[in-house]
Amino acid sequence: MKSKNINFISIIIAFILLLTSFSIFTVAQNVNGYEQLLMTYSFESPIIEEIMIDNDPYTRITIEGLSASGNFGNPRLPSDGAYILLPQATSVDDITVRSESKFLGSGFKVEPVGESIPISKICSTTLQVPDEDIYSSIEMFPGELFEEVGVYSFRGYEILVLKLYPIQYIPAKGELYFYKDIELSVNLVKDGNINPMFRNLEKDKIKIMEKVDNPEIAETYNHPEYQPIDSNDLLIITTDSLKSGFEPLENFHNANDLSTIIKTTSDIGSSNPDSIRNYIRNAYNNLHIDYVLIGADDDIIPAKDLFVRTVWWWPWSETEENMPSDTYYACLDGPYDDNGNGYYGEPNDGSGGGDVDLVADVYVGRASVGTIAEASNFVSKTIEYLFTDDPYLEDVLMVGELLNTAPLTWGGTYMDEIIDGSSANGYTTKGIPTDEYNIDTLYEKNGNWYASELISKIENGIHILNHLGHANYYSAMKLSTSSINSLTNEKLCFIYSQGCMAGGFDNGDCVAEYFTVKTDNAAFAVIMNARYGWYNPGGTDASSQHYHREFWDAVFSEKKTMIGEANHDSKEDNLYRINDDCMRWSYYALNLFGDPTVDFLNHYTNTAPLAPFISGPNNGKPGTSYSYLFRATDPDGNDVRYHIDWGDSKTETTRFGESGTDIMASHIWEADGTYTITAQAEDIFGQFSPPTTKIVSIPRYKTNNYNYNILTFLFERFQILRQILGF
Ligand SMILES: [Ca+2]
Ligand SMILES: [Ca+2]
Ligand SMILES: [Ca+2]
Ligand SMILES: [Ca+2]
Repeated sequence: MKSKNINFISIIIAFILLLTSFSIFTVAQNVNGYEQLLMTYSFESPIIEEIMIDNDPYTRITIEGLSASGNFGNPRLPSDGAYILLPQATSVDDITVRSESKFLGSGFKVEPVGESIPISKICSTTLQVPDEDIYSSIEMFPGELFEEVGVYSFRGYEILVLKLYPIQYIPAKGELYFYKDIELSVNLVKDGNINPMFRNLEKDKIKIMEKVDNPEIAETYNHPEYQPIDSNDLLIITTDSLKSGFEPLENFHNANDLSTIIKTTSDIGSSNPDSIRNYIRNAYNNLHIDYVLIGADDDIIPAKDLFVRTVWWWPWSETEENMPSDTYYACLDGPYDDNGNGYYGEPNDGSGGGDVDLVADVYVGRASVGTIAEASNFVSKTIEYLFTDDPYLEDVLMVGELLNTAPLTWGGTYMDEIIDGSSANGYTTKGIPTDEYNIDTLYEKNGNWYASELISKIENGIHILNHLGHANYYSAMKLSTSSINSLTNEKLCFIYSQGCMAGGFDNGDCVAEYFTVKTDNAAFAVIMNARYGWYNPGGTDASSQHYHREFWDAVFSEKKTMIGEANHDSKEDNLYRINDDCMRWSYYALNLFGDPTVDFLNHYTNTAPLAPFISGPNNGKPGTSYSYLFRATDPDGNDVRYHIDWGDSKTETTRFGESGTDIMASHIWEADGTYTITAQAEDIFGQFSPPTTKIVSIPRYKTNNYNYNILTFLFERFQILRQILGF
């Protein structure tokens, strides 16, 4: 302990991180035996504007780079997230804050936070209505300079998440105060607990340092006794009967240095979500996995249903829902129903009544398959996508529909915020860059469009499709599940849709499943909601949009180009406002239907094997077994196998062998005739060579295996001779 203390004091670092909108000064020090983190967050000066809402004047106050968040009807004030890494084996005792206020004036009526409603619901008024209890109060609002959202952990690193409020408001007097520098003292107690999820891996340290405001504290983490058993990247969890469908994916990843293992529910001993989560946790610790693909539909390997209660529709009403969420398999710390009421994922369901773990330790996706054929569709599409270098990879489509007429609200307006990027509603996200992608739009704000137009665009090849519009379990973007099933596109797409229920994979076969597993066309992956998506009538400040924007920001700004990591990152960047209306809902509802390791920007290349060489007798007699050698070279050096058509309507597929080596297969022709043997070599990635043929006459003259062996011997010698002589 002593050495650790010294070590810790030695990390008194003056660390200034200059970002566009705020700076952070962090010091770790030891005060009276307690460790303490001092963090200073500094903010740009606020901008105050007058705006009109339904002919009433309001004040809009913004700070560059800060989201304008809060619950519906509350004064809409800028807030920011603080992500503070706690030193290892400490916990928060208390947090004190010091800051000087600057009076900005009085008589301001700050605009309220607008309400969100489910996409496809309509309203006839602007849902930006003040909560009179708050607006008539002489109490300071929010009243605290920060809210403690929770302590979450990433791979054993503990992160304190706070929501900071540099603007304070007394509604009844209209007084606004600005706190330019918020100095936080996070007082710690040493609890000596090393999080069991801590693996002491360099790759984990690199990631945590990107997630927090005080990355230097990562140096306090170590665990000399840690002994891994094995090292892997991806764990595929499926069933015994579906396993063979995923083996080509396992082979594919292993051949490309992404170490992959398949485990079945028999290996695990159960398909119960709690057992699956425990198994993943053990695999994370002992096998070092970072990614999990759940290879079965919800009725075979269920997701955990997570519970959310949220407010919507003026005047306040509530809706609640249990929704299948693979979050449970990604966020591996602690309990999810600590209060034991049978509703999982409530804000007080984590350890000791705190929030549940909402920082992913492993990145999860699902292949929601029920049959081997569906698994094969999913796997072959994933592999095909990862090999393509077709120019269609530059083609992006934004699809937007009419959401509401009064106030007029277009899905296209939301989608525009993810082209190049946006600072709408305070926070800044990077989007899909127009200098690298061809971005096409199908927007109802530009005129009505028909399903046939969308189908023809998908058929022509779209790499990335973003959607905000209407959906349910059985249709999305005006496409029914049967029209999705009829797609014939070979150029596969990724779809991110904010629509409702399209990802409700617990409800029979939903849209997401049709796109990803029911057909070997359509999409290689989608991210869709298990339940409602949410929009903000008259605006774009809604939970689904927050996640959608942060998803592409992860890919194009943070370079988290693997689809599973980008999905989870979009959630973590919004974590400081998880308790705002609808945010937890969308966090749980957004599942990835796809292989989480799929990378948007980095694809593999593969070349098909060359046509095989066939060696063996040209003739023989009926009823006798003859052996043939097959040999093909794969330019990448991949193992190859041979698909042989013996010409008598019998076919076979050999085992895989090394590129350029012989594989033997025998055949008996039962009847007289002239037969054409056709062979194609296939590499481990499923690419086929051109065919080679050889004609065999049965019978022509008598032959036997002895003759054959002589012929083979001579032929092999002849080949060598030919190589030596160079002809
Ligand atoms: Ca509960
Ligand atoms: Ca975690
Ligand atoms: Ca299903
Ligand atoms: Ca190859």
